[in-house]
Formats: sequence, C-alpha cells, structure tokens
Amino acid sequence: MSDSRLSVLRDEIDSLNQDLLVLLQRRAELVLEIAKIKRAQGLDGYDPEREFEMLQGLMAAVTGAFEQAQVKEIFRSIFRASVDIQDRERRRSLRVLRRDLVPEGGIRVGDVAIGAGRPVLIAGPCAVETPEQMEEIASALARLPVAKVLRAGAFKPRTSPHAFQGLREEGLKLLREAADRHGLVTVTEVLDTSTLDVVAAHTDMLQIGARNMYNTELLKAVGRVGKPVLLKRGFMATIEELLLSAEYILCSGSDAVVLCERGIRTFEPATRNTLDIAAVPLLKGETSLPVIVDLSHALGRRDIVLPCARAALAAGADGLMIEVHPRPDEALSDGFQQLDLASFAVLVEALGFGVGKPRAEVEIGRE
Ligand code: PRE
Ligand code: MN
Repeated sequence: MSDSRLSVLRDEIDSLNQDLLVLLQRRAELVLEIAKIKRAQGLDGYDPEREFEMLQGLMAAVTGAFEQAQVKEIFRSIFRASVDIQDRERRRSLRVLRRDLVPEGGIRVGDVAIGAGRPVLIAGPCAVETPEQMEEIASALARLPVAKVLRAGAFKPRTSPHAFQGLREEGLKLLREAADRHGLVTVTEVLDTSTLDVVAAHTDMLQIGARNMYNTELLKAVGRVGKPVLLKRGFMATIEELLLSAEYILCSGSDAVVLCERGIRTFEPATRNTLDIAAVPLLKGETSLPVIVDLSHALGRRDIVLPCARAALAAGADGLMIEVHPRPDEALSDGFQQLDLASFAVLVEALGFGVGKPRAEVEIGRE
C-alpha cells in the first residue's frame, strides 16, 4: 500500500473518529437528560434491562467486520461510561458537598461555634453515673478558657447486654442539670427513634454513634428534630459512606451536622481502633461541614491521647472529643481510656487550649 493511500485512509479514520465523538457526546447528553427524569422518579442510573434490550437490537443488526461479541463489548463500555456520568452528576447534586452549607460563624450549639476557626473541646465521661461525678466534671470543664461542650452517655450501646446500659432518662436529667449549673452546652447519644424525643428534650446536640451511622431511619428522624447533630463514623465505614449518612440528615431538614472521625477497625491490636487521621483533611476537602476527632474511642487508651490530639489539630480538625472521669478506675464503662481531671487539665494546657505556656513533654496517664 502506498504512503499516499495510507494517509488517505487515516484521514478518513480521523474524520470518522470526530463524527463518532460528536455522536458519543450527543448520546451522553441524552443519557444525562434521561438521568434527570429517572432521578425525579427515584430510579437508579443503572438499568440492566434497558441495556439488555439495546444489546438485543444491536446484535440483530450486526453486519460487517466487527463480530457480535466485539460489538457487545464496545457498547457495554459505552453503557458503563454512561452510568459513570450519571453517578458523577448525582454526586455533584449532593447537599453534603455544597461549599455554602455552614455559615461563617460555624455550627452553633448554644453559644459554642463549631467550625468557625477555633477548635472546640467536647469532653466528659463515657457515661453519666452519679450527680457528684457529673458535678466534678462539669465544674472542671467550665473553668477551661476554651469553647467546650459537655458530653456523657445516658443510653449506652454496649457490646455486651450484660454491661452497664446507662441511666437512661435519669442520666439525661443529671447531664442537663450539671451543664446548666455551669453554663455548659451538651451532647449525648441517641440510640433509636423511640427515645429520640426524650433525648432531644434534654440535650443541645444529638449524637449518632458509630453503630448507628447506617441507621437511615434514625438519621432521617434526627434531621427532622432541627438540633445540631454529631455524626460519628462507623468503624467499618468508608469516608464516602459517612458523607452519605450526613446527606440523609441534611436532606431531612437539618443543616447543622458535625462529622466525627473515631477510628476504624483494622488488624492492629495496640489501639482499640485505628485513628484515620487522613480522614480529617479528606473530609474537609469534600465538605464544608466541620470535622472533629474522638481520640478516646479511636485509641482506647489514655497514654497517647496528647500526641494524637496534636496530629488531629495539625490535620485540620475543628475540635476534639476526649473522655474524662474523676476516677477512671471506678468508671462503669470505658475506664481504661478516660483521663482523670488532673491529666485532662495538663493535656488541655499542653494543646495550647488553656492558659500558660504549652508544655512539650507531658506524660498523660502513664501508670
Ligand atoms: C443508558 C445508561 C445507563 C443504563 O444502565 C441504561 C441505559 C444508556 O447509556 O443508554 C441510558 C439510561 O440511563 C436509560 O435509558 O435509562
Ligand atoms: Mn465511651
């Protein structure tokens, strides 16, 4: 074949490529139009039946050098790419990815602003146990010169049904009373829709625990309450799944969601979970919602809370959650990971939260 014939043929191929490209892009526009209609009807982008029908039609029409199997393969990849662009459009329309979700002043929990530039401290015992315990913690927390939220569980989702399950409504009252005496705002976990009203009546912020991150009915119900929500990442959840759980809340009427990295389950036994520090900048890159780090549940030990807290803040966390108890050894749950009040005060100061110079080498809770 002469060089001039080759270049004529290639010119024709080039021209066909351009035509195919125009046709493919026209096809893609139609796919996106179809996608809009399907989304409005609550249908998935992927439609195997429709793909099957189209392939049947095409197979019946196959003539020429490409055999049926090859034509099938070519069109299958067009269908895959079409599903991909539908997914991309769907993702773009997610509320959780909007950059204007959170106002300048951050998410307000009473007078505390989360995500407004200054890191917030969420601290308190694993569980509400006694009025005295709550008083000791609330008064210590109130003295700290930092934006803070008092946390404590009243309904406890324990691994074993034989473990302490929390003081329930009585616990909610004790948390509220301790916070009110010291002008603090509160966050506590809501376990299910049946106790949502009573929990919401007693707390300023509702926490969805790691175990409930996939509980879509609960996510929708907390969204409807209208109070700020602290959404913890499930210990088997991807970052994408956490964002979609937040999307449930955002689509149910609440814009005030704070995300919480609390460690994921890996093969490493040295910590209770593996703190996924990378999740902090990754989440913050995707969403404008504030991101906090729960060090106590991620680590399950108190001796490395300080360096990991530093890492969380350096990674851009909008706040830290730390469990603290006046006598951790007597705690009814998670005693091994809670800091005592003295260690907690040292830690807060070392992080530069408190007054005085940050201390470089403090050993927290080393026995
Ligand atoms: C289309 C895209 C993905 C579906 O799996 C099936 C068909 C296509 O590319 O033709 C379009 C479409 O979404 C549809 O017809 O419902
Ligand atoms: Mn706990």
